[in-house]
Amino acid sequence: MKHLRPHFRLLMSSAAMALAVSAQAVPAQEKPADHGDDASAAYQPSMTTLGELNVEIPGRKPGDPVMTPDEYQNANTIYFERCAGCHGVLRKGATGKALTTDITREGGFDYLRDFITYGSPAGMPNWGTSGDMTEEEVDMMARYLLLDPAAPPEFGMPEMRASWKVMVPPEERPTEKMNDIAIDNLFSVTLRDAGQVALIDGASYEIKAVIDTGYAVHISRISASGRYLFVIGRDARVTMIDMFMDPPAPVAEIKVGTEARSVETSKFEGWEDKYAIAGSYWPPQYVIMDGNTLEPLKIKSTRGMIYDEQIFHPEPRVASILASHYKPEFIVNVKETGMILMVDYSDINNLAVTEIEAERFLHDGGLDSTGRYFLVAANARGKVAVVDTKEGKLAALLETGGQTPHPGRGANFVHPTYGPVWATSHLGDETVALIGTDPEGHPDQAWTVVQTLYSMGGGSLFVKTHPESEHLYVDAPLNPDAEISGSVAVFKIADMTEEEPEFVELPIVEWAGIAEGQPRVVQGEFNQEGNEIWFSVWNGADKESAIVVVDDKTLEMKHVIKDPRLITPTGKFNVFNTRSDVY
Ligand code: DHE
Repeated sequence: MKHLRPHFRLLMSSAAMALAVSAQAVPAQEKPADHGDDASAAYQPSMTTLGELNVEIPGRKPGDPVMTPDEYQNANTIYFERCAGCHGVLRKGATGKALTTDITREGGFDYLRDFITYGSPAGMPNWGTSGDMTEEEVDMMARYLLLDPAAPPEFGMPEMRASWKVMVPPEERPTEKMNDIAIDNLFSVTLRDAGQVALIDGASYEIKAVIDTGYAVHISRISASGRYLFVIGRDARVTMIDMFMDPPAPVAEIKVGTEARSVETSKFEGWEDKYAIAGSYWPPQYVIMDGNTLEPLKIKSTRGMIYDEQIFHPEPRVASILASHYKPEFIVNVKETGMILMVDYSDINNLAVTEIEAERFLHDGGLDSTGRYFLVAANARGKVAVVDTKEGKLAALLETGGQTPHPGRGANFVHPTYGPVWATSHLGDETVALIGTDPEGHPDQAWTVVQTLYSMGGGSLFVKTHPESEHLYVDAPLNPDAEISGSVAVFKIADMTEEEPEFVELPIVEWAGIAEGQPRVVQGEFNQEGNEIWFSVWNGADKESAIVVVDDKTLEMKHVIKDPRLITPTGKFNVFNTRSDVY
C-alpha cells in the first residue's frame, strides 16, 4: 500500500502557506481563521475562554471614541480570540507590537482602521480585505483599540479552591487495579472539540472509556507510577483520572486560571506521584498541587523582567513544563521573558527557583535520550535552548537553521555517523534539524545541527521515533497541500549517512478511507513495545475522523480505529512512553 515519492522540497512562500492555512482553517470550530505572512502567524494562541468573559469599558476619558458596552464586549471577544495571541492580553506586545493607548492614539482612528483592513508586511493579517472582518467590525476594532484594554480577572487561591473538587477521596479509591486493562499500553487520546479524552487499549484498539475534560482539551501527562492521568483543557481545567478504577474515571478536578496549556507531575526518585503542576497563559502563573487530590498548594506568578532587555513584562505565558529526572525540580518555560525556571519542589514553603536566561518565545520541548538535557524551542526566534538539568545551567543556545522550530517533545535516536541526536521539524519550512546530544562521546557534534533533512513540506508540528524503531516520522498537518497534510514522511535512520536522505511518504488519510472534509494527519505516538505508531486523522468536528496504526517494521497500515466517539482526535499519549519520557 505504501507509495514512494521521490525526494522533493516544497519551497512554499510563507505567505502562501499562511494564507492557505487560513483558507482551509484548522478544523477546530472555535479556532478563528487566522492568517499572517508566515506559518507561525497561523499558529498563534487563541484565547477563546478569555473571550467569553464579560468586560466593562474601563474608566472613560474626554475624547474617548464612542462605543456602546455591547460593542466593547464584542470587540473584546474578537481581540482575545484573534489578536491577544500576538499582541498580549493587556496589549503590551508579545510576538506582535504593543497596542497600548499611548501608541494607538498617536496613530489615530484612520491609521488603525487601515492597518486592520490591509495588514502589514511585518506580519499583521489583512483582516478587512481578506473578508475575515466586516467593515463594521474593523471600524469597531479601531475604536476599541483607542480605549484602554480590559484587564481580565486574576485567578488566585480563593478562585482555585472554589473550583477544586475531589470526586473520590484517596481513602475511597481502590487499593489495587480493578480493571483488566494493560495500563502501560493504554493511549490517552485528545478529542479536541468534544472536550474529552478517549482511553484506547494499545493491543485491542478498543475504546475503554471516554471521559469529559476541559474545553478544547490540550495535553495529557501521566504520573510517575502510571496510576494517575492528568489532562488539561485550554480553559485551564485539570482533570485527574484514576487508572485503577473500572473503568478509569476522574477522581479530582480544578481550574487553575482562565487559559492554560500545560500540566506535569513530579518524577524524581522518592517524589513519584507527590505533586502535579499546571502552567497558565492567563493569569501568567503556575501552580503546584497535591499529586493525590489536586489541592492547590503554591501559586507563583511569572510576571517579571524579560531576560535580555530587563524590561518588565506583565503577562509572560507558561508554555511547556517537564519534570526533571535528576533533581526534585519542574522545568517551567516562560514564553515572553525567555526564562527557563527550575522549580525545586522539595520544600515548597521555601520555594527555590533557579532562573535560567534562555531566549524569548519558548514553546515546546523534551529531554534527550539520557534524560539529563532538556531541549526547548524558542520558536519565534528560530532557536533551541539546551538546559543541563543536572547542573541547572544553560548548556547551549543554537539556531536550528529552519523557520519556527516546533519539536513537540522531539525525537531521540542514534545517528549512524554522529551518535545520539535529538530532532525537531519546523512550521515554516520542510527542514528537520538533527542536533547532537552527546557532549561526552561526541563533543564536536554536541549542541550543533549535525544534519538537516528535507521532508515533505512546511507546516510540520511533530516528529517521532522510539528506541526500538529504525525510523523517524515527520508530520505536516498545517501544510496547505492536502496530499502533504494527509501524509507522513518516514526517514530510515540507517540512510542518514547520505547527505540528503530520501523519505517514504505514507498516505495516512487515504488509508483511513475518509472521503469527506480535509482531514490532517497529526502527531505520531508509539505503543509501549515500539513496534507500531499511531497517527490521528484530524477532521472537522462534524465529520468522520480516525486513528491509523502503522506497522513500524513494514511501514504498512496495520489497523484503522474508527468510532463515532472519535471526534477531532489530535494528541495521543501512550502511558508508558509518556511517563518514562520515551520519544
Ligand atoms: Fe499545542 C503541546 C501550546 C495549538 C496539539 N502546545 C503544547 C505545549 C504548548 C502548546 C505550550 C507544550 C505542553 C507541555 O509540554 O507541557 N498549542 C499551543 C498553543 O499556544 C497553540 C499554538 C495555539 C492555542 O491557542 O492553543 C497550540 N496544539 C495546538 C493545536 O492546534 C494542536 C495541533 C491540536 C490540539 O489538540 O489543539 C496542538 N500541543 C498539541 C499536542 C501537544 C501540544 C499534541 C503535545 C505534544 C507532545 O508530544 O507532548
